[in-house]
Amino acid sequence: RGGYDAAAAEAKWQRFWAEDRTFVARDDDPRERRYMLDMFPYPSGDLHMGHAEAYAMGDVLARIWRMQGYNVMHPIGWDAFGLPAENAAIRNDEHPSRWTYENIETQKKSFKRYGLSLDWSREIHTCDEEYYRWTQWLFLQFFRKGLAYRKDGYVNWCPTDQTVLANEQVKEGLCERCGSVVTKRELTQWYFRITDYAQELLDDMGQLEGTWPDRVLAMQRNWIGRSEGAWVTFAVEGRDEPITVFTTRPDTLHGASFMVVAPDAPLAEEIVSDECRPAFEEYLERVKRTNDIERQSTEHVKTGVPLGVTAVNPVNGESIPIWAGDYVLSEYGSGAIMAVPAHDQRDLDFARTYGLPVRMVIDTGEPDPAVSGIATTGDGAYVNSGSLDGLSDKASAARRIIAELEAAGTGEATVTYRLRDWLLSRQRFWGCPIPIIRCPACGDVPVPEDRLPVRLPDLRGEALAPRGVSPLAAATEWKQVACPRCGADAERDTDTMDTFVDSSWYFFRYCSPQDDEGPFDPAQVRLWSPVDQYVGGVEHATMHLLYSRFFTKVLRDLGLVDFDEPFTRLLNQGQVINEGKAMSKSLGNGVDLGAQLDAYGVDAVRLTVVFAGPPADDIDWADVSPASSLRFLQRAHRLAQDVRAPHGADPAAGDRQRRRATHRAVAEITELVGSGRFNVAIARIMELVNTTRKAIDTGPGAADPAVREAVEFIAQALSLFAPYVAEEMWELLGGAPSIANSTWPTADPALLVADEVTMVVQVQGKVRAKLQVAPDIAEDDAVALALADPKVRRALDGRPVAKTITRLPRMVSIVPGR
Ligand code: ANZ
Ligand code: ZN
Repeated sequence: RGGYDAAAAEAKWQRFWAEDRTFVARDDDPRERRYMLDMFPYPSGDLHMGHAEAYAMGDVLARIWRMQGYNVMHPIGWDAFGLPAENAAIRNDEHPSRWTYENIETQKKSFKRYGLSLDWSREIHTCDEEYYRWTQWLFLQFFRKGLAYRKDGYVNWCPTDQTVLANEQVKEGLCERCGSVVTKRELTQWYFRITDYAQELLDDMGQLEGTWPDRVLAMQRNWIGRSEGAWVTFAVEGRDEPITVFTTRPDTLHGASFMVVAPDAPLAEEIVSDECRPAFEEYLERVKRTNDIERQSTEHVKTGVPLGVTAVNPVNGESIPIWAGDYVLSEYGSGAIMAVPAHDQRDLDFARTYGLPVRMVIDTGEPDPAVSGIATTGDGAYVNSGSLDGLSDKASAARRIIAELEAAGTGEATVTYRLRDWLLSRQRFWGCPIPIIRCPACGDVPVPEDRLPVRLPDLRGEALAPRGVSPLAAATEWKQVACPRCGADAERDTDTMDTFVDSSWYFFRYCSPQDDEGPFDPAQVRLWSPVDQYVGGVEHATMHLLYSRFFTKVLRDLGLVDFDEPFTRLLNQGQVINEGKAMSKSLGNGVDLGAQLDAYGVDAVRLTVVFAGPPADDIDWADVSPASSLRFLQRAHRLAQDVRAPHGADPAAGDRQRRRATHRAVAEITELVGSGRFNVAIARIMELVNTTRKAIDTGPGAADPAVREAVEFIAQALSLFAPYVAEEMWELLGGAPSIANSTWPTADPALLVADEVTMVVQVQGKVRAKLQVAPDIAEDDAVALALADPKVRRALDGRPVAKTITRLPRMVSIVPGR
């Protein structure tokens, strides 16, 4: 008799699942619902190792939930607009849709081969008219609420992609997509008013605490950047309009010895004196060539020029000079600051470069900053500070000065946020057209809803080449339309939307993917949402995940959904690396998923990625062995071939020790999977496979009903990670296909009472973990369990294992290599 034939099993069960519609979620299924969501893929060509890991993780939960009796929705679709398709279209002189749909076909085949429990009946493509029609409709709802608006200003510009970028798409000064240095351009662009939701986006993170990774919450908090402080207004000599600054340290106001305005803020140009103007303009040109990140870095030498005007400090009437300086950003606060060099290092560096006065107003006992060059930021006694003199802590000093400013009408307490509005216009073709018509008489007029979608014109090849304006601008016939309001000659907006708009609502579309009356059916969304578990990469922390949260809140305020947060739980899978480094073409350390699947089969690869470590950890492909995963699966498969006990035999009549082992495994694996410790769950399955083999060979034998019970559970547990071999085993055992429809067992409490011993795990002679194990645990299992323990992993800290010494079942001792 043959062993497990992976290729044959893959073909057989793919066909079965498709015909049986095993994973199609039904809206009329009355059981409790669960929504498992994977971040939908970009159709870049084919499935790669990164996908292999993320999707394997999500599938574990979708599959156990299904066996636990939930009505599970696990949908999939394609984030199908975007630049790579457009660039390919230019190269190949064709339409971007060709490349897009062809890649989708290829990738879809790989997804199906990968054996994921996906509901293909809900598949969506964001580039389909039926989808982008509703992206446009949503844009118009935002527009009507004043949440989409146009403004001009300096925007991030990628010189390579020839399009603007949102702040979120600029990573350390570089284009998130192509790595070019981002420059600035003055353009009129569409924005979403995400800043209206800044506080709520912060507050509602309370609902996500504990169920989202701390790291993502911290990144969002930091990105939103709430600062408490005050507005303070300074009169400008010879000008009616005062300058308002934002400060987090109003308590240091008496120490403000000059002001600095962002050179690229309109204010600088307005106030600069005639005498200083030529030098200022030359300086401004220079600043425009650097980016915000360089400007803010502490290493960057701060530069500036005097503007030849003075301001009046509202608390002491002192006249102080106003400078333009590149360390002040035009987009934050008011684009102008009061400089307190004694207590702010940036201001001190600037003061020392240009010989500006430094006055200490808090005596912390440290050396005078004017002399030491080190600004002091701690608490101390207030000096030279009028009514604050004698106070000794920031909070009371701030309170007092804010009260004074408020009484005098020269300032007030306030909160600012670092978050900027979301710039959504893009000067590229392959995206969702902005459904606005610009009329000389009526201004920006929405395309009437019954005329949506505004379809993309048929442009291809050279017509899509980047020119700094949208290719749509050259589609004259498409662009010229009658104003929907007054009938006059008008023009369409020729920009397309950031593709992050498409992905901010796709998870609602899955709930009623064919809906043609709205973006989604609110009744279905109410039944399926919010998403119970979302799985995807941490690279989306401040983009997609923030945008989707914002969209959800707006949709709630539009009355379309009735919850605040779209994703109840979030899992960020780690990355697959090789030889300790990210895989890359230049390093030549890439691992081709297709080749791995051909060599070892889907099940072995899936089992390998999940077994490699906790889901959030990186996987180093140099450290794993799909070959040994395959051998393990063969061993498991042989158990099913060996079972002789008849189908339906009463396990209670079987060997009690075997039953205890099985039921203990049921209890533990259920718990481990539920709490996301998938790798440990696999170690437990391995243990059960080995003890069951022993029971067949040297124990109660293959005809014992307790052995059948064990093997049935092994098949079910394996189906979470290795679905094909599990289906084969289930069939051998005489179960009704598919195993996905079988019922996950519950452990019998009577069989759980202690039949365990404590096994101590040492690393380098130090006890790192104590585990409960079966008294007859095998050596391999004991070592695998020990190595899967998080505390042991931490103690090993990535070092390889040089040697293991076991005294079973009491002790495993690990000696790490260098
Ligand atoms: C005076 C002062 C004294 C400040 C002091 C700090 C320390 P966060 O915490 O990030 O909100 N600031 C305000 N607007 C700015 C801009 N557009 N570009 C660069 N810097 C700006 O920082 C707020 C502080 O950053 C503000 O408080 C202001 O300097 C500066 F001992 O005002 B502070
Ligand atoms: Zn008009």
